[in-house]
Amino acid sequence: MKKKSSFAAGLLLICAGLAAFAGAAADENTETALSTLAEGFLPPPEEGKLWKLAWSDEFNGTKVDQSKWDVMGDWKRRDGYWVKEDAYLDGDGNLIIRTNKAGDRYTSGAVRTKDKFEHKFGYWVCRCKFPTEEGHWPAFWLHTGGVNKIGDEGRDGTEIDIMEKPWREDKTTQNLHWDGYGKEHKHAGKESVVPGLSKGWHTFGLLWRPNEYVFYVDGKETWRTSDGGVSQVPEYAKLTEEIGTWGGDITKANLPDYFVVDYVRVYDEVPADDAEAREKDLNLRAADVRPAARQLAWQQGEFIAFIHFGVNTFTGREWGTGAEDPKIFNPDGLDTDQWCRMIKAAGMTQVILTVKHHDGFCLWQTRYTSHSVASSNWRNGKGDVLRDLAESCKKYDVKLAVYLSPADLYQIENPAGLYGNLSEYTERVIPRPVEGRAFKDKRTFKFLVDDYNEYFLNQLFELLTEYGPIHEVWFDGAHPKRKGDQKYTYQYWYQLIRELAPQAVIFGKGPDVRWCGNEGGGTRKAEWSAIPISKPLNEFDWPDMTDEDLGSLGKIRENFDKGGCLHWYPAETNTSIRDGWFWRDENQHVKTTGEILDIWYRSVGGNSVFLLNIPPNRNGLFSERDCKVLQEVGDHLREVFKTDLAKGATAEASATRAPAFDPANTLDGDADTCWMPPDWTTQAELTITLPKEQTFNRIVFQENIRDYGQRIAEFAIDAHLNGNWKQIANGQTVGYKKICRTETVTTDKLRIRILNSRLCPTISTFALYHARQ
Ligand code: FUL
Repeated sequence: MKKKSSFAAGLLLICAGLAAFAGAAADENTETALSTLAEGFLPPPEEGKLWKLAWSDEFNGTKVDQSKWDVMGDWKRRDGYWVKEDAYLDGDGNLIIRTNKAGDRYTSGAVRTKDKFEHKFGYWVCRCKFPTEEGHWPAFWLHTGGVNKIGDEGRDGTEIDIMEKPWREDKTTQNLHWDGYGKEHKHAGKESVVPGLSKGWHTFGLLWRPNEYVFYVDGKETWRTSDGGVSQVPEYAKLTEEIGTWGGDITKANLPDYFVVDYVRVYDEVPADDAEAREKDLNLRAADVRPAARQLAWQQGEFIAFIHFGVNTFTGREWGTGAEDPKIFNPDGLDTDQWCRMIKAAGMTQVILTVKHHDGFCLWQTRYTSHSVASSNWRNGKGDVLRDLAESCKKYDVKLAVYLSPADLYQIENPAGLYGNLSEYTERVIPRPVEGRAFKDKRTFKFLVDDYNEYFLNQLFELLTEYGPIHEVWFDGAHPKRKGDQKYTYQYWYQLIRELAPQAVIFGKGPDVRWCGNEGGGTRKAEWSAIPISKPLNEFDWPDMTDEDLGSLGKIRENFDKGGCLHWYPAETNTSIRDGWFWRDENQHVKTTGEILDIWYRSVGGNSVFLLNIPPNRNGLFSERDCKVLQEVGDHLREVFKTDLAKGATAEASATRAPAFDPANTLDGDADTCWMPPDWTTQAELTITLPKEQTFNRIVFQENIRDYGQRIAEFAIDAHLNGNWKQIANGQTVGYKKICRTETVTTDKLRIRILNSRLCPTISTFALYHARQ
């Protein structure tokens, strides 16, 4: 199990009972479009059975566990030597198998579970990252002395190579060998090309049943065979590096080179009425879902601004009609620097502009409709609100994002409108060239779409290529009106976004960020980010999720039983500072600083991102009353979170799995390191001792969701007061961040009691603050 060095790749999706996965795995830097990464993949168990973990090593700690592995060496092996010092743990949750040159010898590591774990049948899987140099090759394989027996084919023992990669290209081979290695030797094998295989993390699995072997790469079946009659005897696992010409010329290799292994897990199929196995299986799968890099970056943004601006600002309507005259749009004093200054003053990190609301009026110089700023008198039709905002964002270091309404009343109502015009679906090139308006970005894409979807994709292309990096694309589910049974080719929209803005999360009607379910700033007591979805990612249509309970184990179980999936789908809490999304007049109610802060604490401090709408007025400015609240909110946050009163504290835990997961990691200011007790510890305590008494009323702590997902389901916090423990806070989920607002207490000792966790909990940060009002 990795700790720090690896980022959970791609979008993690775990499905029950799904035979095949679409999409490819991705490495930590390049996430493929909608990759349904099968990291937590288990093949569908037989009818009436489920998978139970029989054996595993997550490689946590600092030393290879000798009760599990025999570290091999010193042995001559092919053109090199297996030596003990080339197989070790990196302390970050990985086994390293190094290839090296020591003196005049080429050396490498090798480990096996011989005499320690020998097992037949089940699902064997390893997650690893490949070396990069030639002359040697990594392998994950099973072995037994029975391989040398001749007479009963491979039934009395087969060498089963689940992964060998002698090539630098994205290619692997899986092989079977039986009847010894002499003249009776028999062999069967399969080579597979897997795009992206040489970079990042990948899983290699074997489903071994009495009558068949099925091999998997990243959860996708690569080979199914019963050659050799299928081994019927227990075998041990091996992880090795070998030096030889099959891998190329070792003298050309830049050494040392590393084969990095995150885990090896072996599962058995057990009867589905094995209640303990059932419970563990459910917990393991629920806790193994993790955010993609873009989702984590978005979550870390915490507090973001929404800007509703457009023709509605000038009509006083919440939903326009599409019949507005563009000339009404005239924000004389537009100053996006002022917006960004106030966004910064409030402590926000990103801004999402409604570049097109349901009325269809576009705030940028689009090539694809005249219903835009180009037809207004504002700056003689030369203005571009998004351009101004993009420049201000750069200046003030604010991330830029867009809201692009799928609903479009202008395209519905005007006679030449494209929405629901019953046009044919044909192959179209995106972007469609427009005379005199060439694109700097020369990429083009082909999609099978109708007129409105082409229009939408063309506009996405403009937005995602001409204004700098876009960090979120907001797809509203609301529809004032429909026409002509217009469908949206969402999968193509997502594909284009992934290509042009891989860093952008897709909100709402999309796979990355979930609407919290209300517009009033309401938050849940238990906000889970691993959310059951009824279908695989590519087929799911992202309905609004408004229930109080979305992610409990009960919901997950129910959904798995119906063949559903589990997906990292964190919540964004959106509301408006004003009564209404658009600026209307100065009688409009503006929420108080206290109200905004209350939502901030519940959302940011409740495993959600807070998206606060501030609508500019007809001058193109945030009004004074709004600015005052924003300033006060930011002042409060800066003041309260300036000084961590837990600085210099020490931490102790009821149990710790290994030195790399020391309780002190909760206080080291590094959110990537954490404390973690041993596997399946679902209750544990973390005690914090401060260097001296401190007075505080805010307790902040975080789980390491990046590496381990969301696990804590119930906790309580006690302060040590007058010689006794007194409970001062309790709650359910933690996830990215929990902030407990407590009575003001003075103490030098606290403890977090984890009362229930899906798997062993993690805590990556712990901090204390004092809010004076
Ligand atoms: C809703 C829209 O209909 C509102 O006008 C607003 O944009 C809000 C954020 O989302 O669905």
